[in-house]
Amino acid sequence: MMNCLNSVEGIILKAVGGLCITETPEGIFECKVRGIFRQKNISPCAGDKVILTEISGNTALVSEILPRKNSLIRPPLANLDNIVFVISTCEPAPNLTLLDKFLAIAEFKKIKSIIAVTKLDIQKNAALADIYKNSGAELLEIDYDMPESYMDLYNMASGKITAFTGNTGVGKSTLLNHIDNSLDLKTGEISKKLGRGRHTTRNVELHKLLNGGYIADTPGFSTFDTQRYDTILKDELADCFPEFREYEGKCRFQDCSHTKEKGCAILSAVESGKIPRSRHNSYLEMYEEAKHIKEWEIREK
Ligand SMILES: Nc1nc2c(ncn2[C@@H]2O[C@H](COP(=O)(O)OP(=O)(O)OP(=O)(O)O)[C@@H](O)[C@H]2O)c(=O)[nH]1
Ligand SMILES: [Mg+2]
Ligand SMILES: [Zn+2]
Repeated sequence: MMNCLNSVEGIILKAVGGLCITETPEGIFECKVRGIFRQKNISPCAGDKVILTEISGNTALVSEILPRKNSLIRPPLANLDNIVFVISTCEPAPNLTLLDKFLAIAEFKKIKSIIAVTKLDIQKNAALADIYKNSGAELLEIDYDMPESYMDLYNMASGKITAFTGNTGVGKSTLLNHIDNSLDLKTGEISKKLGRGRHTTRNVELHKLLNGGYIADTPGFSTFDTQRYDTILKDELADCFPEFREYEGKCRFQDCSHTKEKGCAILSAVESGKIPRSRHNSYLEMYEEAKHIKEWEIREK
C-alpha cells in the first residue's frame, strides 16, 4: 500500500535539472532533491543508491545518498562495476590518448575496463589488440554478424552497473541495442560535414537489462572535455598502467618518473618494444598534466 510507505531505498536511473528518476521495489518515482545537498554542492547522479521519503503518488524526495563505492565526474555516474570504452577503427578515428586517460582513471578507481572495437567492417585494425594486450583491459572486436563477439558484454553486465563511454559516433548506442534489443536507443548518422557525430545521446541514463544488470549509455565526449575529468597525481600514475608494473623497482633511481631518466627500466622496455610506445606517450602526456595538480585540489572534496 503506497500511502503507508515512509521511506524506500532505490537507485537513480537519471538525474536531469534537479529531478531524479529513481527505481525502487515499489516502482519508479520522480524525485526532487533535498536542499541540503545543493548547499553542500553534492549532486546525486545516475547509479546513486538513495533513500526516498515524502512519498506521494509517483513523486518523492531524495533525502539521503548512500555512500558511493566510486564515482566519475564525466560522465556523472556512481557505483560503477564495469566501464566499456567503445572505440571505432574509423569515423571517428581512434583517439588512443583519450582512451588511455580513461583506462588509467578506471584502473585508479578499481573499475573493471573493457575496450570494444567497432566498425571493423569498414576498416580493420589489428594493431589495437596488440597495443592493449597487457593493459589490464579486455579487448573485444565487435562483429555484428557474430553475436558471440558482444554477448560477453551482456553476461558481464548481469547484476552490475556498467557504463558505456567513448567518443561521439563510435557506436555506443548501436552496440547497446544489439546487446539488448528491448532498449531501442536512438542512434545517429555521422555528420559528414563535421566529420563527427552530433551527440545523438544527450543524457546519462541507466537502463535495466533483461538480466537485471544496469547499463549507462552516455553522450560521446570530445577531446575538450578531458580537462574536466578526474585527475591522478603524478606519483600514482605509473601504477595506473598495468604493463609498467613488472618493471617497478628496476629503474636506476628510486624516484624515477619514467619520463627521461637514464637507467629507466620502463623507457628501455618501450625502446625494445615490450611496452607499446603509444601507451607510454599517453603516460608522458598525463604526467605533464599531473605536474600542475596540487594534492589539495583533488583530495579535499
Ligand atoms: N559500419 C558500421 N557502422 C556502425 C557500427 N557501429 C555503429 N555504426 C554507425 O555509426 C553511427 C553512430 O552510431 P551511434 O550508435 O549513434 O553512436 P554513439 O556512440 O551512440 O554516438 P553518441 O550518442 O553521439 O555519443 C550510426 O550511423 C551507426 O549505424 C559498426 O560496427 N559498423
Ligand atoms: Mg549514443
Ligand atoms: Zn623509470
